[in-house]
Amino acid sequence: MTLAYLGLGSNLGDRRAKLRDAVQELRWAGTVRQTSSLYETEPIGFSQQPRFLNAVCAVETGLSPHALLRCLKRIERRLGRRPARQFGPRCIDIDILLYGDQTVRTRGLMIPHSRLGERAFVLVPLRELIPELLHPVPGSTVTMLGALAGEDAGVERIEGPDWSGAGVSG
Ligand code: PH2
Ligand code: MG
Ligand code: MG
Repeated sequence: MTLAYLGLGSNLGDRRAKLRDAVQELRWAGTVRQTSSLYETEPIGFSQQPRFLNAVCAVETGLSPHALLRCLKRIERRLGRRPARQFGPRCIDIDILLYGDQTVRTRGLMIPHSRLGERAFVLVPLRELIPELLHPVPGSTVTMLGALAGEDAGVERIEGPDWSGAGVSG
């Protein structure tokens, strides 16, 4: 079993309901051990789109990294995600941020997530769960990286960890 950290995002439709549905569906991937607070965040990459809701959760999984990725893609499709522009609006996005302490570098899958160290909307919720984590690549803790990415870089905590309904909390 491996503890994987997943980033959840939504900026279309009933965003909070989609994130809750995603947490439910994650039972196909394993056991949700922790969820972060819920954050409303300014869109990064392509700014002409609605604000996101973002959160991070920890899942204990028996799936390999690539099997986990396939499982998450299937969950996104089940929740209504259709192919669209990169960085554009989406009703649900589930990304693998970390998979134990493993590094994966393939064309289709990069772990740690390739933009993990730059994104306040990932770092701020992630550091709630693992403040002392040392990012394997830049060699800084997620708390340090979160501060670098900017405390108020458009990331607003709107609800505590109970939002997820998973019966666990950060
Ligand atoms: N996801 C993206 C692109 N930009 N911006 C925010 N605030 N939150 C996201 O989850 C997000 C984004 C591509 O996955
Ligand atoms: Mg993403
Ligand atoms: Mg994605």
